[in-house]
Amino acid sequence: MISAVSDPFSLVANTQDAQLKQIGEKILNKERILFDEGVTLFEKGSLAYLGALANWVREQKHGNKTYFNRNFHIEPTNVCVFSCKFCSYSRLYAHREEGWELSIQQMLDIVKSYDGQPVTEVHIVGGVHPKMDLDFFIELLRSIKAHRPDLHIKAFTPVELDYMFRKAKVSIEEGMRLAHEAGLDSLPGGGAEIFHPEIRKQICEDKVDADGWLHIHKAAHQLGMHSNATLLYGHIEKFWHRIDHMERLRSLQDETGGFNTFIPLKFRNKDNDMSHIAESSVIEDMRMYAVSRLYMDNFPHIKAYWPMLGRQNAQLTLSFGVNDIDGTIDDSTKIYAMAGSEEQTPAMSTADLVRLIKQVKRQPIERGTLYNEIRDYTHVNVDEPELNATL
Ligand code: V47
Ligand code: SF4
Repeated sequence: MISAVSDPFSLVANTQDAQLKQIGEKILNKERILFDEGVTLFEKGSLAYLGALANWVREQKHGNKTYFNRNFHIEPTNVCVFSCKFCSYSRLYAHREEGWELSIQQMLDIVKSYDGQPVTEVHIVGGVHPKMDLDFFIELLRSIKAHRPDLHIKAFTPVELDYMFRKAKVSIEEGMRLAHEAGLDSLPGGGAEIFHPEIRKQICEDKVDADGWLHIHKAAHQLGMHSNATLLYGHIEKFWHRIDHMERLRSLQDETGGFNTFIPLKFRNKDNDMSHIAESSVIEDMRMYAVSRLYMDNFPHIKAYWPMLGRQNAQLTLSFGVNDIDGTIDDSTKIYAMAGSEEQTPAMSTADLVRLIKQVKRQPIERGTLYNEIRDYTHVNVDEPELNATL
């Protein structure tokens, strides 16, 4: 096995801190760590200690396999009735002349522009526009499926869904059933931010709360759909708020088993109402990924979203518990560019992603949204000119 960090067994055996030693022993015995132990890892665990443990767990579960997919995003609108303080992307409904609003035909044209290309997933997420209601999105889902039935539609956060269902006066269960029947295949992880009301009321007071978010994902899981979950870190939250967030997700996962992937999202501070808050350091980012791997023991996958972290830091996460780096994206999302990411035009070819993963001695595997393995690139030379042109 490849490891950029130290042997966890000797690190744990030699650690002087009794609490950290006990937690380390539990992890190496494959026992679940508890709330306070999660907080202790954040408070006292060095980068080396957390990294060695998280890398060990990652390699136990996935070896060197590192997943990516071929996807593109559609952002129907950046007009939004909500006013999350960290958001650099939305234009308030009152200032909608500064925003964009795509028609169903325009979104279908985006899908059609990928005809003949081997993309497997479209990720649809945007602001909450009062005129884009449940009927509008059901028609969108049906039109995409009618055009390209095999394209996996991963779409809408509970923020968007909650608003649509309320306006349509349907229950969450009924709304999810209608969306699923129209072609919605799975839910992305957005809108979760930090669940605890102490923080939520300061950064995104007016949108769906923790219980509403979890209820919608549970309803999706009960219909047999899978979903992801995010956590927005590195702003005003304390370590225990992060663990509280992870605990709520871990409990729902115990109940339904419907989550695929946990995605920590680093707060970026450009052009938003929280711009005065400094961004977290790379060391804090890696510690966050490592604790996520250690705490979220029932989530199979931990993802680093490269358009937000940048390519080199995404590479580094592969030694800190991460086994997925999302997809090709094709410069089709604006959320992170507008929030200050160094990735201003996020697009990577399959060859770029494969090279990035191989550079750090991991095994690149193209996956579908539900982690079905499409192609193992371990022995594929993506620099071979004829092949490279097709990737
Ligand atoms: O919920 C908004 C975040 C999320 C900022 O499921 C910000 O595969 C940092 O959830 N700094 C939406 N983050 C994106 C999302 C996502 C992305 C990639 C893959 C998947 C998946 C899901 O973006 C929002 C919010 O937490 N966000 N503004 C900001 N300034
Ligand atoms: Fe609207 Fe989403 Fe931005 Fe919040 S994060 S203001 S819900 S677009």
